[in-house]
Amino acid sequence: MQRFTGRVAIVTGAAQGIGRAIAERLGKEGAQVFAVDLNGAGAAATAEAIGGNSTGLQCDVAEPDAVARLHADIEKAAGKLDILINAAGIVPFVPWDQVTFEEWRRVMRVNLDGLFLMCRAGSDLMRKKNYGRIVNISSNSIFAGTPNMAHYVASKGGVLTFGRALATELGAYKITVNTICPGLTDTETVQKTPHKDAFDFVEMLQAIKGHGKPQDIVPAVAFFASEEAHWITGQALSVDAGMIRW
Ligand code: 4PL
Repeated sequence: MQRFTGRVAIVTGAAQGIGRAIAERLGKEGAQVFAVDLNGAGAAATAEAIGGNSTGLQCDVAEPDAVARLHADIEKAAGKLDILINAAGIVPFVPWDQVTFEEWRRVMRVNLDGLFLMCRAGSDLMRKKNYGRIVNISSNSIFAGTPNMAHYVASKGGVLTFGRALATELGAYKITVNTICPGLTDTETVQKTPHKDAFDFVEMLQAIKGHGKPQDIVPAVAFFASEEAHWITGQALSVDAGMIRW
């Protein structure tokens, strides 16, 4: 499939994990991808792997000036923004009695402040063309109440409900906003925490057995990002081998 020919896309968190897999698929299907990450070298490596006219850009999505600069640069380089995938996020493993206010803020800063800043600036670019696809990465932990990440669960619940409200605000501009709720996925970030030891437990709850990989999340994201998904907005989809049903 070549669903994204002529489309300009930003993917945040594109240096690794789910973000990188999404960036690579959008690029493979013809999009000009701006791979954005706090890790500039990692973002550049993703863009290199995609090839073509894709570019890696270093940006802290929670820094207002950096996000403004990012969008100005992309508008100058590409003239528009069609697709925004918000995959940048912090995945903590912190027992509740150790969640300090600083730790709470660290997670909220990226998972919600960063999402807000990217959507605020990105949707302004999309509104100029009356077209847009925003796909935000939440988590199925918002249904499961997964332990050792209460602040993360709170932030990802916010990702879902923010998307519902944003969909209403942006419908007039033919911009859709949808949310993906992945289950536990084998990424670099997860491998760095004790969440990596939860795969067998999570598998027990899945309808389909196996360990989730970034590539398993990509098809649902690409569908929401595609032109033909124009009649779907404000929705959320669990992509977790059937762990959560709703
Ligand atoms: C079920 O989003 O959804 C662990 C770590 N277990 O980050 C997650 C589950 C984790 C999850 C998540």
